[in-house]
Amino acid sequence: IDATIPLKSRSLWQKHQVKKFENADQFEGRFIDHVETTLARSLYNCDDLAAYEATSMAVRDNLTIDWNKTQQKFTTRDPKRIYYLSLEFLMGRALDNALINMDISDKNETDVNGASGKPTKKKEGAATNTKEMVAESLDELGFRLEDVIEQEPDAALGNGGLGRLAACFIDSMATENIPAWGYGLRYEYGIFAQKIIDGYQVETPDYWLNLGNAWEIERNEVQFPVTFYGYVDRSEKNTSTLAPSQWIGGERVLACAYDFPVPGYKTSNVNNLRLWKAKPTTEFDFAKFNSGDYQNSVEAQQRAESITACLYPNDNFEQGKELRLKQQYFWCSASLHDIIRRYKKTKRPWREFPDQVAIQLNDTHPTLAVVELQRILVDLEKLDWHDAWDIVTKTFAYTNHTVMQEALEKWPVGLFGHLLPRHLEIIYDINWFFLQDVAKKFPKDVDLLSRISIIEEGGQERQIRMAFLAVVGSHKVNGVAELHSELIKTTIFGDFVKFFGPSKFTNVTNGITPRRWLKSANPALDKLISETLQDPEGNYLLDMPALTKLSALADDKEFQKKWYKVKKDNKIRLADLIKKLNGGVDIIDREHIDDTLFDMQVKRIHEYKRQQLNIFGVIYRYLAMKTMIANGASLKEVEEKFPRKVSFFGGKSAPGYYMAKLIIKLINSVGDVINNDVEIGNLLKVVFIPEYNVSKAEIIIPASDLSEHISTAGTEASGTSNMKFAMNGGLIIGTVDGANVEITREIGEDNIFLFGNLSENVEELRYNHQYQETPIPEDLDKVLKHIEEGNFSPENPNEFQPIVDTIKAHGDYYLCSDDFDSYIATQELVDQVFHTQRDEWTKKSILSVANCGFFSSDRCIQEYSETIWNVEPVKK
Ligand code: GPV
Repeated sequence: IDATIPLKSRSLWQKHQVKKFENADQFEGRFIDHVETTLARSLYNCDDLAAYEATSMAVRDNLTIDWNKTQQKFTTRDPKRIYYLSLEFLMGRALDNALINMDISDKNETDVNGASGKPTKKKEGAATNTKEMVAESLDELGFRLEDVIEQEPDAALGNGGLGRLAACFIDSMATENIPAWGYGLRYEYGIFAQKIIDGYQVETPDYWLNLGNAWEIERNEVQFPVTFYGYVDRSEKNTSTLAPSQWIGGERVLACAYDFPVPGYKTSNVNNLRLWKAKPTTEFDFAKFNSGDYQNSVEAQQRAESITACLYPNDNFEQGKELRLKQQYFWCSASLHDIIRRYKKTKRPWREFPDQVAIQLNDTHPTLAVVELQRILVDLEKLDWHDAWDIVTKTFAYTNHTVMQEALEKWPVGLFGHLLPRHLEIIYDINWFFLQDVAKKFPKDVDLLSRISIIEEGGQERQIRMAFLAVVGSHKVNGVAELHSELIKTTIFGDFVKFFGPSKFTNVTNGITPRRWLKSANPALDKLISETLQDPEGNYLLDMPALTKLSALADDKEFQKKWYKVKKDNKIRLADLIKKLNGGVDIIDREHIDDTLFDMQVKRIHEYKRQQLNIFGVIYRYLAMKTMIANGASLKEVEEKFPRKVSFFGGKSAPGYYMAKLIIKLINSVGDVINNDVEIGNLLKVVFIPEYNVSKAEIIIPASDLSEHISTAGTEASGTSNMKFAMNGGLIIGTVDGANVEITREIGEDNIFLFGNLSENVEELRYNHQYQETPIPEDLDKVLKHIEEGNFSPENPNEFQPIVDTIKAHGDYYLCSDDFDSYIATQELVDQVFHTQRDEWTKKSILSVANCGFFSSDRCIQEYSETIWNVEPVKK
């Protein structure tokens, strides 16, 4: 490698080479060093927050050393690289994850100089791993690791499943030793913080960088200018849009890189997550300046920063705002220039680019990268159009995450062409060649051309269909669960299957990282598993199918007891959190916690996810209990029919999503009534947990007995919280949708509670609702009437009418009426097993964990590597 330091100086550099802390004493030294110099504090004013910052920086120093070695190794070895482009990375907290992942007890030598990768040195009788070592050190220094960890704000740069998937994937790519970088945006404001005020969601800004960020490295030396607006020079000689063209830009901003180390489990490879921040250029508007308008000239520059100010808070929905398109181009352009700069250092010819670079598009948000690469190759590198397009399509692959129309990105050509005039020309040309090929293959099918065109005509304005562009610009397209991957082939991409053939379309079922979602979130379960498997080093976390060994113990009474104890302690841990959130007042009856079923639905609030169906079920249960009491039943009799249960809800609604917000209010209003009904006592409670996020999920999920994944069949592409619950021994009630199908296959149909209509019947059911009045099942009708009577909104009896109307008057698009009876019957079955066959329940719980190995995101990364990226791990 080229080095800037002359040979004669190198020994001096080596002498002072910074070393990782490898034992408690060294960690303590680093900690105090950071407290006293970096933070300019001392033992007299070091609080938990300062302790968190010093710990994080000491840990980050270790990661940085490995990061440098890893990147140096990759530069020397020049392997194929993977770039994962995602507008969202829902990372959560970093410290605990880093402590777990940097456990250096592996033998993986990554040091190009041949030195490091040694096991952690232990004091006599001291901790066996890095996390325990740091915990003990912090204790000696006067702190508790749990409290220190709690200081960290979540990095919440995502909305929900899509962003969390990206976070799990970069964890697994590091763990699997894939030379991979993530690229995204460094939003100043992550997903809003949710307050619940009088039962309503209120959004407050999440200024997560308020206290600085110990995990990021600001790379002032990595900056790229990004251009917007302007025009394309089409004077005289420059008439062909296929030839190198000149885009005379208007606005220019700078993209500045911020790097976040991504450690893998039991490997000293550290990958990188590079997030871009928009800054003003140092250029100056002289016209304004000379006319004495200094203030306005500076203000215009300032506006550059607004590009990366804020994450768009929509999940499964696209608004089509110009600033969003600006974000997308800003990010794609900076990332591609960075990727190309790295590639050019290898001095390879352009045609080898797809052998060395694979770019994965996380949904259509980064589809502009396809166009930008084509532009760079044609306009700047002067490649022939078709040679360039060949390189482009071999480089990109696209992951689709939804079939729902309102979530598919479309841009009006007017807005698009104003912001990116040259890119619009390129899209037209891509479409032109594509449609020619289609016409050649299917000469008689005239309708096909308008259906398959990247440009949608016929509406008020022409629109660019980004999903179509992503399909045309990629060599592989994948869905995220088997059912979903089949569905996209027959619905939104049906015509493309006809044209490209089926082999372009493939499936990679989603997964989750077991390091965060098992070991970190559920240390007690991790401990029980590693003891049982006689795996003190936690190697099973790299080989989750090894968990099947637990199956042999599913009937073992002693083991069941230990298993249940873990669950119970996690339920108590959640009860503590709920109490804290409720101002120190307990809602959960701790005395009966063993007999109380913890039923949860935590995820974004969306009509298709059907939290409304869940709350209707709760109301049904409440009314039935009340009827029994009114008819003279004793509490004991009521409990026999309707055993103790707490229904937990959690999740954010998009700020502009009226119906979802009303569902939140309904849940809270129902909770107010039920939780204060003295007749019902502690038999039924409804808890809405505000501000559901990654760090709360880590407490909530391990405490679940049952969780709900009850989307209308065919709407949830995969779901990933279903996997998290299963991995923590929670049972599932769910529809035959998304990854529920494969979860059933893996853990066995006896161990999951499925109900409801199948996706193949959805279209017909919806059609029926349109042409005849929706028949409401009797039990649901009682529930809806009770809502309509204003029982949950006495001050404003009509408040929830819009929810009732979607079902009764507007065609019940999400089929609550069709699935209600089957849902209630299945809940009754749940009650029965939980309350009368507890051993059976525990057995199902053990079998869920034993058979969820398939859902490790390591398996996903292996599949992507083999079937889409054609890349191999680089370990040594
Ligand atoms: I499109 N998903 C999401 O979180 N946000 C989006 O904007 C879109 C999809 C989700 C799907 O809804 C889940 O079913 C899926 O598990 C997840 O993406 C990851 O693939």
